[in-house]
Amino acid sequence: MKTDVVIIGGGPSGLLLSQLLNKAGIGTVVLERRTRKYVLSRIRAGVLEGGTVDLLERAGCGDRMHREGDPHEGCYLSTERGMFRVDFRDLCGRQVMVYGQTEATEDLYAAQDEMGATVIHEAMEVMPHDLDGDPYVTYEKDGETHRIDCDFVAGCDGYHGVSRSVIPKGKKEEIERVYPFGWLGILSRTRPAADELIYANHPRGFALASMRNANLSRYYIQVPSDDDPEAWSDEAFWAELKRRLPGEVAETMETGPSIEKSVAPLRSYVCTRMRHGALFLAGDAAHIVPPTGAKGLNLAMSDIHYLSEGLIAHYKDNDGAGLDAYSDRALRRVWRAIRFSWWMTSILHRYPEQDDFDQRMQEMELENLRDLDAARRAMALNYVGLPL
Ligand code: FAS
Ligand code: PHB
Repeated sequence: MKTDVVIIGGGPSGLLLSQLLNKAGIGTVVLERRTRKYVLSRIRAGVLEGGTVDLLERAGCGDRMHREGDPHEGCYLSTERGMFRVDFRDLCGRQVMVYGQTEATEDLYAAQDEMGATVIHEAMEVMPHDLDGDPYVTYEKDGETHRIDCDFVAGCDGYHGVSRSVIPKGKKEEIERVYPFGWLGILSRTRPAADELIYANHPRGFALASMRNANLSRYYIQVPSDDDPEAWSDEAFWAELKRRLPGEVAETMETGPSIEKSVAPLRSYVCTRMRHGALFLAGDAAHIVPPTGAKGLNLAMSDIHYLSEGLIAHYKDNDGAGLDAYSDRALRRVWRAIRFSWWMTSILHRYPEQDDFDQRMQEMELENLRDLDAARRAMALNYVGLPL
């Protein structure tokens, strides 16, 4: 088989790239290790930046998002002194869209079906070869080894994928911060606790009240990163969540059975080289952020914006400048998002080694946000997404 670009990974990064390239007349083959059903069973991000909304519209995946998604013009921060709102619309004239990553991925799959795109599921042992010469990718399926010759390979295979590992250790720097806690998240068919997201700083630990729609709520509480989700009964989760949310919210919130329960460890990770010959890394294959700033999925989407622009310029105008600049351009935005996610994580979580001074500084960061428009504006500009 021969194509222009082989895309490893059929998650949001890989599918968006395939869709944008196909719309520009560029051939792709997507190789996904899992079944489509498995990919669409994963519950992950919930907040889309305006830039991500624009990208999905450009990809022809805006209709259901605008029908079923929920624009949010602000969010709440909660401390022991009570809850206050950060008004994105008032502070920076923009908003976010609450629409689950699972839904956006489903829309991308539907658009790729309509495009007649080649998405191969259960492609095992995927491996890129000869990235400095005549690139090709091999994979196993139905007991046979297959080969696809191509011009470029996009590594959209997430943090545990194969792509990053083919970049020689001496050619890349990996910068990481592992946070000393994780998030225990549940999904429940209940009315959301509030009309907008609530990020809560509490002496017992962080909590987040989010949602997917009017009848589907998503909640998280900070737990030790090695906590076992099965050790938490639904009752224990709801009781702990209510302790950490503002009283007026906890008193009236609806609880119910969890339909998904998982623990996600929090880390920041960056591979400082997102290109190696004909291979380009995008999304979680290149970087990971703690979900506190709702940046993970949005960063994956901005990578694809830059990468698709570079590939289209290469094929349409024989112009390689976008591809040459891709890694530096994407990483500038990645590091800004990592800083914001680190800052949001640092002001909202309880750190095991936190001393009284740390505690006071955290409280003053939150008081700054409560009292100063300028502090809230800086948060709002980062939360809704810096310009692409
Ligand atoms: P993905 O990991 O989504 O997709 C990679 C795909 O590649 C997968 O389908 C995988 O099966 C496939 N693959 C892997 N190895 C392969 C191989 N060798 N061959 C072929 N295919 C291979 N972000 C937020 O903004 N907010 C959140 O609340 C949030 N919660 C998260 C919770 C969890 C548990 C996780 C893991 C992530 C969360 N994220 C969140 C981040 C998440 O949304 C990612 O940023 C997003 O999935 C990135 O998309 P991709 O880069 O496409 O990677
Ligand atoms: C979610 O709804 O899953 C979500 C929202 C905002 C975050 C993290 C997760 O910062």
